[in-house]
Amino acid sequence: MSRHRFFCIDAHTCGNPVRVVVGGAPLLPHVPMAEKRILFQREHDWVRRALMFEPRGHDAMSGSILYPSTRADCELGVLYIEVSGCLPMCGHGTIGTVTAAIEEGLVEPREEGRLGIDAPAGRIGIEFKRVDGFVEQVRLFNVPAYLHAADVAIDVPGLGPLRVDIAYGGNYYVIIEPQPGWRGLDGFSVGDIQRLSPLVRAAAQAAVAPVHPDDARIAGVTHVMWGDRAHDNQADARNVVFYGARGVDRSPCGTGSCARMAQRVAKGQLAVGATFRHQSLIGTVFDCRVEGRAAVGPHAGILPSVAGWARVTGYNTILVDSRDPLAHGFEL
Ligand code: PYC
Repeated sequence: MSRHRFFCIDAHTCGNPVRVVVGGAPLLPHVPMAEKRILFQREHDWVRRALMFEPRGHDAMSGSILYPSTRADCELGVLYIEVSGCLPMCGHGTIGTVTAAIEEGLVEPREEGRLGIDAPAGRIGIEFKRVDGFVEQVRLFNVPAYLHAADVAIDVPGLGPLRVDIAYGGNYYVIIEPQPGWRGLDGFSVGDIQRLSPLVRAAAQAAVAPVHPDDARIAGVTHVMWGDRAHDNQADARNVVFYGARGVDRSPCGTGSCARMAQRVAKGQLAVGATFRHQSLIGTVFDCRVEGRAAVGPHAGILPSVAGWARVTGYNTILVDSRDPLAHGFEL
């Protein structure tokens, strides 16, 4: 019999949860974060399931585990955990993790206002604003994003024929823009998102099956973005991202925003250097920017950045008791 204890800082980034595991996680060999991700998934995935799924988590739960960086140009290694698996990169997760780590003194930036994050997808540059000990904004400079496939024809029961784009922003997204088969977010319920997204994801994966040109361990359409126009002048566009079996992002989604910027630049709808304010289902906004151009294998891509805020909501000591028949969590 055993009782495993995890020390966590719970936070949210613009509404979406970030559970930062600061103690109790398995020790992993000092190998690059991309290898740690594979190792963790193979040998320790129960930790993710226990901390993300019910009864300790929920459908949209997301978080990170802190590790020492394996790169000289980074202060902190981050493994992203989520209901859908271990992500190569997570934008809202990075903003929440940086906020919690700085405010709680878990990382010492070499230079005030700047940090390097060693993520499975690559190095993420960070700029943060600290006021009276609290982090008011985090801007992350993401790995290159690109449009993998444009105007892909899929047929989805309940929606009919659709044209979708597949883009990478740290995860692979299928992006559905308003069109005759789908009119936009107004009148589209959370239940509709949860019912239709798995069908769209499966159809997009069957049509394209993307693999990252520089790292074959990053593959497959995992996230679904329902894109829409802005409601008002607070933002340039709105979106909702779906992940896992039933997860609906409450934030504007960091890696999704990068994927959508790459899609727009590739289609001539957004300029290099332009800002892009992306709004969530609950009205929160990420302040994004196309920082420059980049190549991803044979694809033209962009260097995107995303800025947002997070708040720490509590300290959480989580127990996983081996006598508990639901020790490793469950999903409805
Ligand atoms: O912010 O990158 C993100 C993200 C991925 C899944 C949910 N949020």
